[in-house]
Amino acid sequence: MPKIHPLEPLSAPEIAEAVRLLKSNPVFTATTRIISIMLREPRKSVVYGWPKTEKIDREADAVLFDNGRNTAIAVTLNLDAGKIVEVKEAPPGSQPTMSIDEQVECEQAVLSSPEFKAALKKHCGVEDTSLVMVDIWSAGNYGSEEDRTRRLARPLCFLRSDPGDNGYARPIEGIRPVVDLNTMQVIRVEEFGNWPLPPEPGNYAADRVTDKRESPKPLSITQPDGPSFQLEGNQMSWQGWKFVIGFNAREGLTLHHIRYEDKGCERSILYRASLTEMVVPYGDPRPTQVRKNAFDVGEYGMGMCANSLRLGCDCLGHIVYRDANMCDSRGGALSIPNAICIHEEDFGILWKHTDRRIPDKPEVRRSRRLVVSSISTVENYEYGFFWYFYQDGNIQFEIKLTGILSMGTLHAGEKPKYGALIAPQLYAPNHQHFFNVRLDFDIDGTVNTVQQVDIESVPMSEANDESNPFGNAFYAKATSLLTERQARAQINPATARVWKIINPAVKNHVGEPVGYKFLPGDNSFPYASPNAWWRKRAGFVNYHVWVTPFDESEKYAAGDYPNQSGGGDGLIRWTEADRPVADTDVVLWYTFGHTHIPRPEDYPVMPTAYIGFLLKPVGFFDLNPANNLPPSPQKTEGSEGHGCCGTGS
Ligand SMILES: [Cu+2]
Repeated sequence: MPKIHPLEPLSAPEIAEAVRLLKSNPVFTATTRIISIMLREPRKSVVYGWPKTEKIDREADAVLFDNGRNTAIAVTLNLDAGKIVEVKEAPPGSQPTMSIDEQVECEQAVLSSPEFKAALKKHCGVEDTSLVMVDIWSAGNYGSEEDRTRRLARPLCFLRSDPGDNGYARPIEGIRPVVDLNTMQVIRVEEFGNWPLPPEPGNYAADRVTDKRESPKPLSITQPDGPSFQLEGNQMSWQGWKFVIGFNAREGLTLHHIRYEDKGCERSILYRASLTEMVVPYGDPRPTQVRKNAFDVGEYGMGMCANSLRLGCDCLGHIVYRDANMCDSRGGALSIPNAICIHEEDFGILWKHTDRRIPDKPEVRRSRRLVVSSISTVENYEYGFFWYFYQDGNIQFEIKLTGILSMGTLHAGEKPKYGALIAPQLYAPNHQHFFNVRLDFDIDGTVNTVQQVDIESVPMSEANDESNPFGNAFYAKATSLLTERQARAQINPATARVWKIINPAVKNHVGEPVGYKFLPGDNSFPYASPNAWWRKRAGFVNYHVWVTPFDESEKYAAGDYPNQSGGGDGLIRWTEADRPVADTDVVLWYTFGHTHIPRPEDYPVMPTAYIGFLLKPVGFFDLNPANNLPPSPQKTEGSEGHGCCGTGS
């Protein structure tokens, strides 16, 4: 049996043991829920000592919530020693992630509320609640006493026409129940205007779509000799890459201890990569829509919302899966089979050149990429998280946005200013999706520096000036980031701005520090006022790039408890200290936003939209690391041909 890597996620038996320890402690009462149990990662220096280290205890971090006292409690456990190490109450008002159980119980609470039933009858003329969908939506914080003192949800409701119908096409616009999740009671039903349900159905399920097109012919991906990766436990090894695949209830998929084997040496690149938070603010001030903003990591738990993936549907090729092991809020085992998909893809051409003097010998290499992915459903929306590793040293992260728009109802003839008409009397408010990723770089060691690189033109000066006589000059200006406040920055297409993470002490074969380049992809600026309630809680959207010195307790961009928070926590607070960030263990945080002005083609289900970023080696290797890639066999029509896509192998 291979040694378990110290950063592998907790197994189902380890989570069961943690539950047993928690329940045997007086802190756990009849009104306590378990919000999450995840690996407490050993200290970095300990991990870097592995596998020579004698023994590393398996530890866990648990977050509990006592509904009776409206109090969150953080508990540290040592599973090997079978004991609780620390019990710490969170500051008053801290609201951890809403659990899966609360989603289900909240729906039941609304459906059985006499006040809700009365409103339903008044607005929709319906008494039967069996076709009503109640989606738990976080309540946010708008400065009221109840926002600070109760655990709240403010669900959105929809009415299906039959059990297989897409209920999101029929929003119940005029009714907003407010639920106290501590007592699991509807505390009031807020009523607004009375809108009729949109007249047309909007279905996408295969058995409901009647005018299906002809299927394209089969496309088979076969790997007769199996995949080219080795996976032992959660330790991946592929084409020089080595890393560990993690998963937890809050962040979902995480990657750890990413290395590349170069000339017989395992060289470190990234110690930990994770989605730390995301927020979806809606831009419609109508009273029924104005409070919509969801922090899908800190309020819902991206891991808890993960899908069980299916071969041939979610992933194609030779797939290896890993399950996600968690527990429900009462401590029962909650395992999502096949939550993580691992496979290889052909990705077109990695590189090519034809020398016209030897035209019968073009050199081409196919690009093979390794994909590690998971997909989460947060009520109406789907987010796919895809990490790609390439043979040229690139690492790419891509989020795939799909699922169903969050919509509202209009009166006939009404045209929405803050959204788009999608179907008769059905509209989708404008909104944005802001993600934040934490990248703990360790380029050839922990002591790194981040540089902001801007392209500068050289002004064409006086005649006879030798420095730029033809006005063609431009150069890359690298500014080393010395402190946290200096490092806060926005993307800048005007200067083709990128960031470089270098190890100043390790020089490459041309005498420059080794490094990796961070290339932002599509991005947006927030359009809500800086004084908007949600923005106070999501300070991480104020800048696209942040750099902090490594602190293992700083993991989440909006703080540990963004649910119903008063704001000001996380990156915005930590970086006010303006700590030094040069020549130290640095963490780069990236905020990237997708501005979604909906269109009819996003309905009834949204074709995938993509957003992400790329990491590229820059002077990390001596030359193109894929220069040594052998050519693949050439094929002729219908059969394996002779020769190969290069001068021979
Ligand atoms: Cu969207």
